[in-house]
Amino acid sequence: MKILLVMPAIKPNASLYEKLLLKLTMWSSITLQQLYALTDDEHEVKIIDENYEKIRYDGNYDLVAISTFTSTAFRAYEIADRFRGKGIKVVLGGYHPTALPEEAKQHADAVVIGEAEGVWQTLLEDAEKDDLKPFYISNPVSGEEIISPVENKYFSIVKGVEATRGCINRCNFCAISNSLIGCKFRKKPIERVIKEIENLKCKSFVFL
Ligand code: B12
Repeated sequence: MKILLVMPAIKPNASLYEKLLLKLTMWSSITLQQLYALTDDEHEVKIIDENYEKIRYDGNYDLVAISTFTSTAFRAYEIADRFRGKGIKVVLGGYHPTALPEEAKQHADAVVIGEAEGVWQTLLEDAEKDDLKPFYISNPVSGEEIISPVENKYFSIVKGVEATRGCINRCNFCAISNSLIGCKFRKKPIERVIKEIENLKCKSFVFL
């Protein structure tokens, strides 16, 4: 399949100055790179992070997968509606669809609740058979099962590295640690994390 992975812009109508400022100050997300790494080689994958480049709607994709947190949800839904208007199947995932799957479903053919690991391969097989289920629920995988993301092609001064996932606390006010994404604290194998840091093509990084 031809798959497009999209990160919606944080500020879609930003001025040139704001765009430049964002690019210079933003530390990179690794979400789409993680999804890419989870995708079998048989598929053709393209990443578009709208914070860095414009989305082209004319590619003949079989599937468009969009990641969104709450502040980008409206933009994510606009992008999803536009691709679906062209008859392309759309999947939504991330913090916001995990919190409000029914809302997200109004703009997608399938919604992933929780992390991609554990359901992504099944979802792709279903998409190939034109048999997408409305919801895919994923329980947190172990730290060992969190593989390394592919390299981020976009320039950023500070790159993100994931060494742990989830939170050790379960504060009752926290929407994330009470969701299927953040509810379980896991550590990636330390050798894998060191290798990822060594492979970064920049001088500073932040632990996500
Ligand atoms: C990097 C990061 C950023 C970066 C880049 C974000 C980007 N999208 O490019 C920057 C610095 C720009 C940023 C900004 C903000 N951020 Co931020 N950020 C993060 C951070 C630390 C890491 C994200 C990441 O890369 N994780 C690693 C990847 C692998 O995990 P993941 O994204 O969760 O993806 C997994 C699953 O969620 C799922 N998944 C995600 N998307 C999809 C899509 C599909 C199709 C599928 C199948 C699965 C799937 O599968 C993935 C693999 O398991 C998270 C906290 C965290 N540790 O996750 C906060 C977080 C995402 N940010 C958050 C917030 C609130 C913000 C801001 C709104 C803060 C603010 N008030 O300004 C701003 C946004 C700007 C704005 N003003 O609107 C919240 C979002 C909460 C929510 N309900 O939406 C988080 C969760 C932090 C928190 N605990 O509150 N952020």
